[in-house]
Amino acid sequence: MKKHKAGFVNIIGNPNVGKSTLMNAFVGEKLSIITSKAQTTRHRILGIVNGDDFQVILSDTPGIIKPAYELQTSMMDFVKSAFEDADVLLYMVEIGEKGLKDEAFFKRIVNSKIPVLLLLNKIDTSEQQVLEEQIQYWQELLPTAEIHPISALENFNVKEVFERILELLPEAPPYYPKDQLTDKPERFFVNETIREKILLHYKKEIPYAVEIETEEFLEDKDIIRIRSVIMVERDTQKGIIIGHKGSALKRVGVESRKDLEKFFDKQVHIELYVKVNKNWRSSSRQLKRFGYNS
Ligand SMILES: Nc1nc2c(ncn2[C@@H]2O[C@H](COP(=O)(O)OP(=O)(O)OP(=O)(O)O)[C@@H](O)[C@H]2O)c(=O)[nH]1
Ligand SMILES: [Mg+2]
Repeated sequence: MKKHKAGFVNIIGNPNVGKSTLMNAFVGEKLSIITSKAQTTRHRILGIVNGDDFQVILSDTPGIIKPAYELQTSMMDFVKSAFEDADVLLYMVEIGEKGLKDEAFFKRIVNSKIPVLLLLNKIDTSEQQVLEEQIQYWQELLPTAEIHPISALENFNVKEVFERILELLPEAPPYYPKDQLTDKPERFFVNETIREKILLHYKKEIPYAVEIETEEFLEDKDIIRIRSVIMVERDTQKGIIIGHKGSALKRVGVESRKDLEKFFDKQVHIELYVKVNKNWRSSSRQLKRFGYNS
């Protein structure tokens, strides 16, 4: 009989390089929200892939930035925690990128004692010659890492990377029950789905000033009833979220409901409210309440 392998595989990298896209591709479910905006992911989210003789516990993390306010400091604490328990590090970069802006983080990757796979993502957007130059560039910068060109979006080389991860994982019993897919509760996915719609439909600072809190999640046999609050930092932002005669908010509700019905495979009824919660992004007490303590 084959021995059982298990371990933590943590995905880190700059904002917007495709970390969440890759995690969802591995897991085969939309656990992490994805948008073209930077700082889409704010938490460390586990995605667990189970097989008869393996358990791969992936972590999606926020993109690495220099924190400007308390929320971003908490986001970077999630990234730091991902360095601490990794059995394999997946350092993701995208074609054309020139390395991590944060030197301290980059040094940690260079000096890492655990295996680092450098995933050069979005190769679907690049020509062969550029790709070869990029591989060489990264080989010089990070000689200890194994380089894998991939396209997380088009599922190119993703399976091969997964096979390589399995080779690198230690023998260990499973850390989580074999039917568990993530560490996050249902309400978290409700919050994230709503936040994704806000990232998609509102401009500039608005999505960054928003936090979602799901006050009610009632599951019946045929329907899930959800009530969530969209928190903003200022009155003017509240007006923008609601929009003319409530039209903008309505769109967020309709699109969230559609996604959540797919996610939970059940009919969903959703009510949304907007509240002002002044400067929540800079208040440690508020941040704790919203789960930003790693
Ligand atoms: N062309 C192309 N686009 C990709 C690929 N992977 C991801 N993207 C796109 O890149 C954007 C960012 O993807 P995410 O998965 O949200 O990136 P992330 O690294 O999780 O971003 P943050 O959470 O903000 O740090 C989205 O528009 C994706 O569709 C890829 O392989 N090729
Ligand atoms: Mg992400």
